[in-house]
Amino acid sequence: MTPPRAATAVAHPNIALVKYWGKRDEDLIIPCADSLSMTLDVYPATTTVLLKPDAAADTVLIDDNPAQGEQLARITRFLDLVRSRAGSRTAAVMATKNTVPVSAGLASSAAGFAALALAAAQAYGLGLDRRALSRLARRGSGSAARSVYGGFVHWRAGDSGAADQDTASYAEPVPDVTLDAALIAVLVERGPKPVSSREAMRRTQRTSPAYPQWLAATRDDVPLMRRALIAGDLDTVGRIAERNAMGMHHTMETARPPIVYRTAASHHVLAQVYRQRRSGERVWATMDAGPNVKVLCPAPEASRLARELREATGCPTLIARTGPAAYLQEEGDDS
Ligand code: 2P0
Repeated sequence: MTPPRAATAVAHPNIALVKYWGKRDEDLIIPCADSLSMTLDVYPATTTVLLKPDAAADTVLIDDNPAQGEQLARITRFLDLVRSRAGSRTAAVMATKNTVPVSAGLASSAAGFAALALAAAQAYGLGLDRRALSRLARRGSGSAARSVYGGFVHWRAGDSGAADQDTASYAEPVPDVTLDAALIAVLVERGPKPVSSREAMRRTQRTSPAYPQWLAATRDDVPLMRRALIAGDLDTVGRIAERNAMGMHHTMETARPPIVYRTAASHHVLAQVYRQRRSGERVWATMDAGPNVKVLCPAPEASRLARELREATGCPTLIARTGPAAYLQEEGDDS
């Protein structure tokens, strides 16, 4: 009998500077356009996959609680994909710990599926290189493809005419980035998420008259953002990131029915960022599928700018810098 195989992996969340919003293929999770992101150094997800040859079904524990419903189904589907590639029918126990406070609004699905992809690929013996791992993580959640890598990352949509769509869409690091930026997350009060990002994306794509224009602008933004990252040109990075994110929110808010993640508190924080910029500060806002505002700024000035944002808005802040690639944790390593 082969001994049960186990692996534990750690991955960090990422924040897109050019956003992923809309799929060309819902099953394979192929985006309509490329996106570019920064992996963060805060709130890693740690995921263990342990093969259980005697078990009839998977067990999924999220922060020590058994997963149910759609959450369980989504992870089981992902493990089925790994098993089909490994030629295995062995069930697993999957346990994940998120360190993201629920209120932080830093997408946990990117870190979670990147860690799960790495741990499951290792436990089932798939032997994937990083590119293949990013493609596997993509199948769990699109943005997870980017959390496979540290630093700045480019997720390629792939050619829509490619014979093998799955192989064509992968993430890879942006080499030789000289940008020295930090990200200040301004945590506004948080109610329940009005719509999941998956559904919001679908509805926007189908019904927003603003979507085609945003998509075309995003395709133009990608090479401009890449060049600015490599050149360390924070002003251009900030300008593109802000217009791309605000444009994305415009597409959601013009969907039918509209999807509104920006609250009055978000607008209050945005107004403060614009005020700071008018007074000469190098700060630019970005937002994801939630009410929090993330502020890109020069790394050496992050503490002062975060304090000023806290004082002006009354909201807690969190400073993040570039984080590492997903990695396997050795047995007995509690770091
Ligand atoms: C991003 N977001 O680029 C964009 C910007 C949110 C706003 O990727 O359906 O959870 O699992 O592929 O990855 C959130 O979408 O969606 C996301 P699925 P995912 O970061």
